[in-house]
Amino acid sequence: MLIDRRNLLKSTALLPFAHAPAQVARAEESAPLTKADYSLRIASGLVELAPDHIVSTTLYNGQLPGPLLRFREGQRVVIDIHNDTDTPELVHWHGQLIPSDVDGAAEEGAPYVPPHGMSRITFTPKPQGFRFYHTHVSAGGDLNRGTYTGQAGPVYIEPRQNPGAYDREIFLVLKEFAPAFSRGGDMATEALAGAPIKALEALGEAADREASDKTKGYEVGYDLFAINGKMLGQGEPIRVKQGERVLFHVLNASATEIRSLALSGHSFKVVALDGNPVPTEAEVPLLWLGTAERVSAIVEMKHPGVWIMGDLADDDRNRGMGIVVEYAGHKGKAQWSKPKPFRWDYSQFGKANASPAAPDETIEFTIVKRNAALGGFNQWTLNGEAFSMESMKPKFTIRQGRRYRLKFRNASDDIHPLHLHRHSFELTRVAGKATSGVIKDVVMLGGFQEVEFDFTADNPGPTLFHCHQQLHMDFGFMALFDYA
Ligand SMILES: [Cu+2]
Repeated sequence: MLIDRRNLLKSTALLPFAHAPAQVARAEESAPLTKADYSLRIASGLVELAPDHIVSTTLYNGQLPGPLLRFREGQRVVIDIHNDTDTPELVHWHGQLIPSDVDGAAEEGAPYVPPHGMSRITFTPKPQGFRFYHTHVSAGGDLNRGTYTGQAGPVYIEPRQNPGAYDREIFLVLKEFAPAFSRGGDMATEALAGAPIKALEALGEAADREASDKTKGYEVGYDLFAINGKMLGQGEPIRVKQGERVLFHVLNASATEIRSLALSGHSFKVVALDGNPVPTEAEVPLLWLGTAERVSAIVEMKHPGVWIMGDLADDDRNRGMGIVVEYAGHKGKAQWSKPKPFRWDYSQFGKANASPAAPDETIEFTIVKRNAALGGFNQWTLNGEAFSMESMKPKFTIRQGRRYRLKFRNASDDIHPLHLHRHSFELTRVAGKATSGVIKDVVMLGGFQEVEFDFTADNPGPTLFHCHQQLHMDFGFMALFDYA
């Protein structure tokens, strides 16, 4: 349900008279006078990543990450969103199964929060687990817009029953700062399991040959990195005791990057992906997270010392992407030891014998990069077509109750974090292998690889699919589904 700004102003205008009985009666005839459960204020502010690295960016409630919002599954919430900036904004409730008009994507018909205005939204949070909220505006070539800013915050939706069944939990929001354009970039090619497919490489090479511009298109790089708004070594360490089991909820809030995370001498037991419990709680030496992915993992503290939990890339870690873990009774300089290479394979968290339900229909997508085709920016096409932000035309019509299989073929060397709005999906094929039982809302698709996932059309309304890499979604990599 959406309460528009005009109605809201009407209802709050009645507030000063609320004491008088006649006025109360009149107020009841119009919009109900309720106080919002939560209030988010979008405004520019400063983040002290370190005493000598203070950045100015757009924030929620003046902080980074934005406040942790704890919802109860199935319990309606009312949220006021104030926009103190000069440009329209959108807050997207990532990973939730809610109506299109409050989901926060303009492509689905959600209204913008006007500059220096506000919107009141209300929805019933679901499903339980680790979600998040972030801006959904297009940034294009403006690195002060969209997810390049500090507009990201964690959401935890408590289950209806047995909330908080853990000893201790820590939320970690991974984020980069001081973005700048470069020609070409360094993709983490060692991240994912699976091998490149020859036919897709050939398709990619053909697209490169056709490109009129032979120089590489723009990519975005960053100068500064932080976990929970602090560069490695700044702020308080995570203080632990030997034998403690700590549940980490890790969010990659990057606009464009794939991240890794390791804790020297420790391993992660993955219990949930994108907030959804996994069938197999596999133990892994390190985590890989695509843009907008979440991993919930338990670390057993059994290797006393002072350690760095950080990114495998020395450059990124040395410029802030890490946090110190300090055992009780231990002091001194935090140590880093690089774990052995490990390729991320979603299927290890799936059901032991993979037997996904058969889909009613399969839709295939071939993803091609048109090198530097848009004024130096790469353009992305799905089945030969780039999404038009002007017409925002739905490309696929789906029918309620049907199970759809989406099959993606990546004819580029980039890793794409594919995201479907308002629906969860089940991975059915990754890195050339069948799988089942892993429920997600973002999945990384490796360079020149394929991935398949199924979703059930059970939440009517316009539904956006896109790559979560801001530079990809802004330059064509989107598709809109509509219900029949
Ligand atoms: Cu992408």
